[in-house]
Amino acid sequence: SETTLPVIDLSLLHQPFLRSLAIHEISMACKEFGFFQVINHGIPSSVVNDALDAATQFFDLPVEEKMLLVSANVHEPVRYGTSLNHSTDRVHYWRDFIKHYSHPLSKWIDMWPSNPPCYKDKVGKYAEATHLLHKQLIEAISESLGLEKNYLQEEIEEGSQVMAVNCYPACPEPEMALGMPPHSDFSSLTILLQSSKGLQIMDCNKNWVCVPYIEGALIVQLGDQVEVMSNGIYKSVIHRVTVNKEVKRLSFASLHSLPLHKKISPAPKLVNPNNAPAYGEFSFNDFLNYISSNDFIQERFIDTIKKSSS
Ligand code: AKG
Repeated sequence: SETTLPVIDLSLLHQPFLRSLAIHEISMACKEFGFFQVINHGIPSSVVNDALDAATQFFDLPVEEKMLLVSANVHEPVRYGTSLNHSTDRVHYWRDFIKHYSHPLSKWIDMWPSNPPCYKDKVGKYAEATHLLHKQLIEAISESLGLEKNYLQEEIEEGSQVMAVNCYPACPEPEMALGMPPHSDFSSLTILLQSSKGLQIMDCNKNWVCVPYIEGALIVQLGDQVEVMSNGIYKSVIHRVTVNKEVKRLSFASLHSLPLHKKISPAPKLVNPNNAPAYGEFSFNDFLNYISSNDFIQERFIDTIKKSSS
């Protein structure tokens, strides 16, 4: 499809006379797509490339070694797997992944893969950099909604960060497979790094739009926590992953959210007699409980907490 997707120069946020322009662009992108790419985001390319290098080495390890980290328990802070949940998925997706809690880093890093030996250092640096970037982005998004810049600051400082490192091997019959099925993320925001194209997002007319690969850019996706916080002014983006015959694709999806048990609800400032709260409250833990006992591909979690408009 020909739709042009938004690309925002984040260096504008640090320029007093241009910050409001960037905030305006962010607000337009969030309203139209729940999605944008960012350039000049401040994470050095060496940090990004080191993370991709560590991930490449990890997925190249012998399968027996990776299997030591396998778990089907979605509450496990570090787990390796294929598809979404290899043991329960009726349809398998063309994806291997390692997921690990990443903030606060010192609490979790000892549990991360110790092979390749560079993994903890390289991926740890990237995780810390994305944590800081998320803080700037959530401030800008709060501002774009007319909320205080630091509306969620404390929650975000102590918040959780799950890094999903994905590997989609080249696929002999790409039209028969998907890397990931359509879903939205539970997060406030997901910061996504991709090594090549493959991601598609659903636009407001329910058409799939391919996300171009832009060298040096990072992708920002709104998650369900921001949809709830904004009382539906912004929507989390539904996305899926296609695969291809030619190249193995890697991605790092850094899912930032409030602390595990902290409930998010519509911001009081965005609720008034004409705009009743459109969602019930939820925590990251509520989401985990939902996906461990439901087929979240059939019904999105966020749809289960929407209030009927009657
Ligand atoms: C996820 O890990 O939740 C994703 O949606 C990954 C997206 C991608 O690989 O582009």
